[in-house]
Amino acid sequence: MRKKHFLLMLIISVLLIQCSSNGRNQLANQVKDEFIHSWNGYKEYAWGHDALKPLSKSHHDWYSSSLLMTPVDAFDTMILMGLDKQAKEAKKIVFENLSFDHDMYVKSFEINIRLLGGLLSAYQLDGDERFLELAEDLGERLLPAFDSPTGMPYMFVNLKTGETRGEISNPAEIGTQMLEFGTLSKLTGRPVFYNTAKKAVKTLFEKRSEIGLVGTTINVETGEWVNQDSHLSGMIDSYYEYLLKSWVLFGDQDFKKMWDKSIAAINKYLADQRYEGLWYGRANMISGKRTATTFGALDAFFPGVLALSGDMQRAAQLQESCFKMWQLHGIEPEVLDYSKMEVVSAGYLLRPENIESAYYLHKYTGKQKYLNMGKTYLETLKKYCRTEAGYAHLKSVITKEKSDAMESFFLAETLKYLYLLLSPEEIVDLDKIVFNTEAHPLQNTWDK
Ligand code: DMJ
Repeated sequence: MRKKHFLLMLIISVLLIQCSSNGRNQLANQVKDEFIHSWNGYKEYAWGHDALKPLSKSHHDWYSSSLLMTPVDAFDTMILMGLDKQAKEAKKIVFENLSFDHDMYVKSFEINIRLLGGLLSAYQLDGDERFLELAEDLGERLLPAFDSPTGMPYMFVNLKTGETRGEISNPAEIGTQMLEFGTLSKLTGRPVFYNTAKKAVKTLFEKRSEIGLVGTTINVETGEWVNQDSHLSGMIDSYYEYLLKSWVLFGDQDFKKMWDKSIAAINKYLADQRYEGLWYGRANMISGKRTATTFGALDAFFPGVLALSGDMQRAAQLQESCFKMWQLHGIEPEVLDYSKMEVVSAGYLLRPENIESAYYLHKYTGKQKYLNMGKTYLETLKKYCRTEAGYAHLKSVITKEKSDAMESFFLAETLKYLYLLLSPEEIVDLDKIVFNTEAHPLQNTWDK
């Protein structure tokens, strides 16, 4: 009798696992279909340009010449999704048309995370040497950005002349080069990229206040802080992400030390548990005094980083808050005041961070609730942001009015993390790869 009962339970569990795996497969396939839909929109209305404008069915270029932002950013998602035809199309246009030899000022941070990161992961996943050649050429053109008296990069660099502009920068734009520059050094055997990016990070770290926090803006020529507001949001976010990830990818203990000191200050002064759940708000970097109780779509990267650092308790608590933020109006706003649960900035820019964090949490815990979150993300994205030609930002998550943009990170990050979260297969091994802040997977192939 006992044996029969055991067998019955076994059959039921196998069937349940099969059903859930089939269900996940269907959801992952839906994500893939949405990726193809958006790529087709780009092909039809924006081919050769940086990005699609999904409402006017036209295109947008960041600068005077296109840098093929969408094909480069989207390429590794195609590889991970097994979309061979689309990957061939992207590869063809990149090798036929991508050139960095343009007399124009570009934002070194954005070009680094989207293009240099995209080219490096493309090289590692596909093996075509031309990706690495393009990456090295781009890395050389970005290097002059670091020629400031402090070694921290200027915000803009001219890709042809190496001239620079923008001495007021911020921790995110200064400290988010290490994974890409470091990988470029390891793959080309040229230490200059690693050393230059590391010097900038160390200088910035040394500028932290006595209580261990950094501010929002800093002058890269004088090293003086311009805005002392400290938080995890845009302009600071990926500086912290890269301290941790640079240690994970390169095994360089200096980054671990900087991360350990930073996270202690973050948890002491920015974490806020006075309202329901755990949040991270804003504080003055010198006094540690609370300046605002705001948290937003960009801050939602932090549960993923906490999970990667091994702090599963805070990661899980904060992800609950992130999901609450997503559900408040059916889709998350850019900024929320968590003390009143009121929207401060109502747009939704197709951002990935909430989904990215659910992906990390699910990978490390295997809990069904993160898959349920994934299902909700997919349903609401389709419901509110899908258009005939692709996907569109929302002007307001309250009115759900759309706006005419589809950033390349929607294909590089948002749909990639959603696919990786929902797919029943282990497509990437988080113990072997590190995602840059634009979701380009980088792998340590150099330390054997
Ligand atoms: C992306 O370009 C990167 O994730 C960056 O670190 C923050 N902003 C966008 C996505 O929201």
